[in-house]
Amino acid sequence: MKSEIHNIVILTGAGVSAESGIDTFRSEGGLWEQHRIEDVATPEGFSRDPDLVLRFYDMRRAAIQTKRPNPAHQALARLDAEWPGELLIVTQNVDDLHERAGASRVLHMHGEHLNAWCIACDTRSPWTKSLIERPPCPACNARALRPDVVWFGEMPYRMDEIYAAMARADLFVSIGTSGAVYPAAGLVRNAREIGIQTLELNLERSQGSQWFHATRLGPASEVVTGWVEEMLS
Ligand code: BV8
Repeated sequence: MKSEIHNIVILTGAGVSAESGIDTFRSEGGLWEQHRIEDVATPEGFSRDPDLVLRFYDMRRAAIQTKRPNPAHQALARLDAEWPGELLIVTQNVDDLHERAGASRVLHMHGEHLNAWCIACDTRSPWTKSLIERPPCPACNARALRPDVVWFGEMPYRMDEIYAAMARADLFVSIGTSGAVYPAAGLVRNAREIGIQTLELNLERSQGSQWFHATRLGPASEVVTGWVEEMLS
């Protein structure tokens, strides 16, 4: 399968950051069990109780800054650096562990914890502190900053770039995602429609497993490292 592969699109989800100690959403005790999605990850929830939402994201923004990339992030960063063809890591994750492992061709389709988005002037600014105190926007001074994260019902970022990369790809690899949320979960079907090889690397079977030519089960630190070594050998 390897010989005719030039361009790769990789989709990652919370499972790639699990071994770094970042909670996933749907495992027991995961993030969504502690909060109702509708209350903390929708615009309606934000307008209903902004403090609850700002605290939820302040806690996660602080938490990710105490975590480190794991071998799966490092393997993907190595592939990014050494793969001769096109490669795009489309991540659903809002942590920065792909970048901190050294990857550069990363696209955050659901936004980033370490950015704040000003509702008043639409500017996105790097942000590592909390938002609960309603700090002023660095660009316009308005106290109108929200997490730069795509909530349910909001359009994911840069979908046109993602579909364009898929159209040029020979291989689509999904890593550490439950395949529960669209349009991310639909990418494997786009891949199958245009005849791309598809591979899933995940701890357990996902909601999309039946759409993949192959699924390799195991922790990302093992299955991703093994797959990258295979691709670069
Ligand atoms: C949109 C950012 C359109 C926030 C997130 C009915 C049918 C189809 C679609 C819909 C529908 N009703 C509503 C929709 C649309 C909705 C949706 O899909 N809902 C679902 C619930 C049905 N989608 C949206 O609203 C999206 N927008 O559709 O816009 C539109 C059109 C026009 C105009 C306007 C809009 C926006 C969705 C984005 C929501 N934001 N995150 C935040 O992070 O706080 S979603 C969040 O959950 C993640 O970003 C991710 O996308 C999603 C799934 O999470 P995963 O990453 O997969 O994590 P999960 O815990 O679920 O799974 C972890 C996996 O890892 C597991 O499989 C586990 O086995 C594995 N794992 C665990 N440990 C390891 C491991 N694997 C390897 N190694 C390990 N160690």
